[in-house]
Amino acid sequence: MSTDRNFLEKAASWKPDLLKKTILLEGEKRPLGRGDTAVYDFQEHRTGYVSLDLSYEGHHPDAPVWLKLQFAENIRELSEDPDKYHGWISTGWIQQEQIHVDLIPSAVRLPRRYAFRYLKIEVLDISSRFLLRIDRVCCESVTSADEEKLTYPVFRDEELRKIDEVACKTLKECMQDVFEDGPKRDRRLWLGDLRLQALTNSVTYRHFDLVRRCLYLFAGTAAEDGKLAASLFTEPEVEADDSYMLDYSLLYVKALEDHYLATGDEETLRDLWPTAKKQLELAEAYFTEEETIRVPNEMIWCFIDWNLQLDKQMSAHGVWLYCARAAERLAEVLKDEAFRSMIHEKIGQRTQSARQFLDPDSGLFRSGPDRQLSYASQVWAVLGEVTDDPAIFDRLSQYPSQKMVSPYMYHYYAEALLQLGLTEKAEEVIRSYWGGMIRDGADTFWELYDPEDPDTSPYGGTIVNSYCHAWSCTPSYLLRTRLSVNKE
Ligand code: RAM
Repeated sequence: MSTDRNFLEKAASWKPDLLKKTILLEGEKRPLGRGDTAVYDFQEHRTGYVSLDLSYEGHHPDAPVWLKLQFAENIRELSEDPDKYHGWISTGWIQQEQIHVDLIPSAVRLPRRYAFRYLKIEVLDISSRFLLRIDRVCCESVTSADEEKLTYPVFRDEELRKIDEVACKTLKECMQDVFEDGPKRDRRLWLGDLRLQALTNSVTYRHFDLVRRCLYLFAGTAAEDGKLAASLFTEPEVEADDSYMLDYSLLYVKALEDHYLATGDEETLRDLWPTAKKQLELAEAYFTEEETIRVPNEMIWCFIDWNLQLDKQMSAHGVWLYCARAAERLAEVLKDEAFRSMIHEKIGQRTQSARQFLDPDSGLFRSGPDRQLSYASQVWAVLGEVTDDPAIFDRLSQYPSQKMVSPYMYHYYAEALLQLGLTEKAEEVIRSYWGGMIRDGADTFWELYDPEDPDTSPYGGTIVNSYCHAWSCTPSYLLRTRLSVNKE
């Protein structure tokens, strides 16, 4: 990894102070013996540090108390058994602890930060000579989002207002030292997620220093060849992950344009323009002589969505066009004429070459060697401006096709509908998809949601799914910019 000290110093100067709030719950009245449990509902999602005030009844404590603690964002996590999870990501993400408390009475502060609404405490063992009393359970929640910055637009009805509220809350919980993807998992800065968080932030908490910080962190940790990692770590020191995903690296360009449009911040634009251009230059390696994307033999070369069956060739081509068009606009702002005319020409060629994916019989875009049909391919054909056919999704619904499984992909679907002028349909999608999560119990939006399959998870088990995932916060952006009644 190479690091650009200058960029990282700037990023460090924008490291936010976290705002803290203490929430206290009265403990379980009934004293607890071996095998007893108590469940605490913190009423809404919390990201923070937990402490317990413990005392006892009976004889002076003569043995340690052995407790099991389970934290859950979604109540279903309390009934899931970690031993039954055999998926491919670490069970270390499961928020469960066993602790021994030697001294009672005492205040126990747990060292980790948790993301949760529910806390279940079970007494695994205790001496028969005394009972445990939980006098208070306390959470010190942390965020870098300032509620005071939030405006409250007028929405057409309560359902949309509620969706906006849950979306803002989702983003707030993920706004920490950086824009985390999810405070339960991966607690990390991901590039594709950042693009959507920053967009929503621009019309909600407006914490632009946090956006700048994250854009500079990526630029400051670019690899030797200029590639931006798909995600990065900030602790114990800033370091890029070794993953690279074509679409995420290209979306850096779009994120930079979004930031410039929201703030007019030319200094950031000038600083980061070479990094943004570099991502397009590196993407050239993915193009064939026919000017379409060549699919490498790797599983996650490009993200698009968490549907593991998805063929991503057409989508990647569309993402390239979407981001290259942003680069052309930025080059115009910066009067980078050589780049502008070069990218302009390529955009022309590749808008044309994308038509190779178009199947004349169905009028739909097919991807890959098996000519796969999917929502993702049509969405990115629209966003890449290869088509502006408003009937495309109606036609798609007449065929079996690969569906969307994450709010990340649904965001781009909603954007595509709006681009086609299908405002009512976009609103309907927000009501049915994000509204559906609320009807299924969400108080923050989830990483994954397939209304037809509550057990959906690309990780081999829902116990490691994240239920407060910032890439699902975009209804606030979509509603506030296009669908609310008043903007203030
Ligand atoms: C998940 C992360 C993140 C996403 C990547 C591709 O592991 O939580 O949200 O960007 O996948």
